[in-house]
Amino acid sequence: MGHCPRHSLGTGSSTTPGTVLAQVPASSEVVKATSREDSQCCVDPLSAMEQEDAIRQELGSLHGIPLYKSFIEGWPQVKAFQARPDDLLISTYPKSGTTWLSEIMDMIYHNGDVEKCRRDAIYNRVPFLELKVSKSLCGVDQLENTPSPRLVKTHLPVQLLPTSFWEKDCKIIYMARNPKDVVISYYYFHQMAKIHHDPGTKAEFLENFMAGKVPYGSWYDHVRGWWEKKREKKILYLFYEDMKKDPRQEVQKILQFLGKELSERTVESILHHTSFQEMKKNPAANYETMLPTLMDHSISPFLRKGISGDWKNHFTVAQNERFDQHYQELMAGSDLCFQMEL
Ligand code: PPS
Repeated sequence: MGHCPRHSLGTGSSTTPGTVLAQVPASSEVVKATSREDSQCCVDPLSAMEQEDAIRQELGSLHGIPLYKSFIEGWPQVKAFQARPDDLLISTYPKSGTTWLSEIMDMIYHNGDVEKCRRDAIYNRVPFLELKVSKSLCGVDQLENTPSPRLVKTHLPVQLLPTSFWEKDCKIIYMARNPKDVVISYYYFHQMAKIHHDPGTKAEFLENFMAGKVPYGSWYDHVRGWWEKKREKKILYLFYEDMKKDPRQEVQKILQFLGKELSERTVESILHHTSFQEMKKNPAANYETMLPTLMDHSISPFLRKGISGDWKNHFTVAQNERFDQHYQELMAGSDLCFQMEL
């Protein structure tokens, strides 16, 4: 794997299969409707017809990138989005640790004040830029009503990022995760997040993932595109696996990137609050406040396993060999490397 010894391809065998896709954050109207002190309410923000339109969507193509049709309908507004110089963009390919990083960033922005970070659900504290499902679920509208400094979430590939983020020289943190864990996480997400079409069998989903025929397209292009961009722009490129291994070190990297200092005690509190176990039981972080017609946590919880190497419980030996070969082909010539297991 290139000359990056910490990132090596793992080997593994396995047995099981899986399924599901995306999440649906809420607009500012929904924020108001759903904000309760404990963030545990589950208010219905969409009409029955809107819900019907939101679920099991066909994928369209946005400049060659497969994407939910409702997101494509909202694209003109996203393209024209006006970033502010103090916006911080959290960019990821889906299922790469977006919510984890978002919670860490909100905690940093609030100097480790846990109560402040329970003020609302994570999808409202860190609005999802390109989200568009009906009139009331619109990331751009939500962001326009969010006071600065804003944290903004996106899964857009680098070439589709609205130009104002570059013009305003916004800080960007990209987080990448190894593709084997991403595809498994994405499969279960397709099953529980009803915006997605039925992912089929795990084997079928794996093929579609490798071919880039999933929402947001090719994982390979996504991680490589953002990796290349960091040569010329202010981008902190992080890895999920590093965050698992040494979260303290990664939080320090973020603080340095932000030019911010926090006491050891505050960092400790951030690490505790953003651990998988804490986030899983925190209704403001675990997506359980999402409308049940949009996300069914009984099929698979949003915070599912939160580990590196779970793919070994799912890939067959043959699938793993094929995946490794395909990976080598698509990542050839890049100095970007991944740890497939810890
Ligand atoms: S999304 O829908 O694309 O925004 O999903 P995203 O948040 O990027 O990824 C979800 C996966 O991240 C795991 N997760 C965590 N892992 C470790 N620690 C913490 N604190 C944490 N929070 C979220 C989550 O469990 C999903 O991974 P899987 O492998 O499915 O468990």
